[in-house]
Amino acid sequence: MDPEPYKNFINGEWVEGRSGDVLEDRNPADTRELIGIFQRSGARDVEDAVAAAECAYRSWRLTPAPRRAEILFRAARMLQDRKEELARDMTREMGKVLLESRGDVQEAIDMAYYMAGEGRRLYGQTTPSELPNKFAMSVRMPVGVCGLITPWNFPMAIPSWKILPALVCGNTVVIKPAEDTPLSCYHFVKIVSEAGLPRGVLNLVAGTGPDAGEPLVTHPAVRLVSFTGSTEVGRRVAELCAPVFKHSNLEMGGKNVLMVMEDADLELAVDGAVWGGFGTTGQRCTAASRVIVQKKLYKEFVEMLVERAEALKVGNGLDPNVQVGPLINRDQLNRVQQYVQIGINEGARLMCGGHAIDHGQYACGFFHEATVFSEVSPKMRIAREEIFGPVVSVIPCDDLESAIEIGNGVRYGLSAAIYTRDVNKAFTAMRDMYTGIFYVNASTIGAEIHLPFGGTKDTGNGHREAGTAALDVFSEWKSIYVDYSGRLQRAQIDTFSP
Ligand code: UN1
Repeated sequence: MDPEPYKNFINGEWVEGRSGDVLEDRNPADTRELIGIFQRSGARDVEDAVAAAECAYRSWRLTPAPRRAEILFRAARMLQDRKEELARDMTREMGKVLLESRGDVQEAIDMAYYMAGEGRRLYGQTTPSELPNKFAMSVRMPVGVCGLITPWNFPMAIPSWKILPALVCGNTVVIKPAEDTPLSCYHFVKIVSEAGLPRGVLNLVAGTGPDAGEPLVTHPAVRLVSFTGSTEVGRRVAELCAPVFKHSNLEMGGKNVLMVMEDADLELAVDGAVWGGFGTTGQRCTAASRVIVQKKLYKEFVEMLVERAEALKVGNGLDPNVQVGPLINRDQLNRVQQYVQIGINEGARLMCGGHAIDHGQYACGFFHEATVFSEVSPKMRIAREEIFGPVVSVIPCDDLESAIEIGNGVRYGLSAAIYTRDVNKAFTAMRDMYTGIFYVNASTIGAEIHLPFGGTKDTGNGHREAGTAALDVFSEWKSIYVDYSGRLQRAQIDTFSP
């Protein structure tokens, strides 16, 4: 018998979608397991949710930020108490190994504590005026109703990156989680609401991008859209927002590079490539899908990487021995297979992996071997396009300058890493890589929540998430001048003589 469907959360109540249509959330490691049934929401559900958020905004924006933050503190503790159970559900619906799901929940906990702390900061500036008896300051004000659209690869962390700064700044929210992983967002929204949010402040509508995401983006009362997902959909969001100058905060693709210099600690660099390339089955925006290795080390590096990749255990993420879970769905698996074929056709050398795994216990999941290509040239599509799967392309290079040139030679600019013991090389790369995130002697994945997260070029549109940078997305500056001179004072015109 099918379970009770999970409902949308609108104006503090759990409600069915208007159409009555539903979506299934299935386990990508074994699609026979139904995780839950969710509402397939449409424009009318979005309208209800936005109306609730608009109404709640009137008093939420006036609630003192430290009071708003107390709710986030409570939510952080509730998430912490339920971490294990939340992580297990995440692995069941998303596939990533349990260790990583715990990390995903932890990232949301970290964000909750951090943004709760911001409730007593939300710093603006006070600065002297150029005129006497005049006071100048800037304060952050909320934007209004925020429409949030989140992906399936970090099903709780990414909603937390958007929801929590939005709330602490005094905005109200409607979130549409990815249709592949609505349960983790459902849990998150439920916990944050139960921590004490007034009705209507946070609303959730489940559904697909076209049915629910697009009406949310185009709704006139939504003042800000924050989206994480593909560059193609991000472009569409930007186009829909542009005519009415709606704020859009876009986090999109990556083709991140790990550069290994000939003086690197080889073992450490291989560790970084394995973790960055195959962690989360390569399904991170920050995944190290390109590894550039200086020629002197190239052969040895590839041999070591291949040996480690071949030894990775692929399977159900709930099994503690498994290191690589399934892809999220059939389309992603097909995409990975297509790219493997593209790599072969382009003349790259397939060193290991390259196949879907679909026998025996794997038959009902979307598994794929950890795959390494060597002899990859920077012009090949596998070296330029985001694959979002367990495929690593190893590219030879002559020196640091050529590594940087190749590294920067893609349309994305999220994360990059260098392995070297030479401080001069490290600092040169740190300066010259045009990415939003850079690592020295650490892999391309593993950003911490109190620093800005995001990228350049086709990765983003100039904003950053997390850290205090998130406050810049979810608030607007208001500069305030208070003239207590009792007379007309003209800036830039009147001069002050003591
Ligand atoms: C993503 O892949 O979209 O830095 C987010 C990292 C994680 C977040 C990744 N903390 O890899």
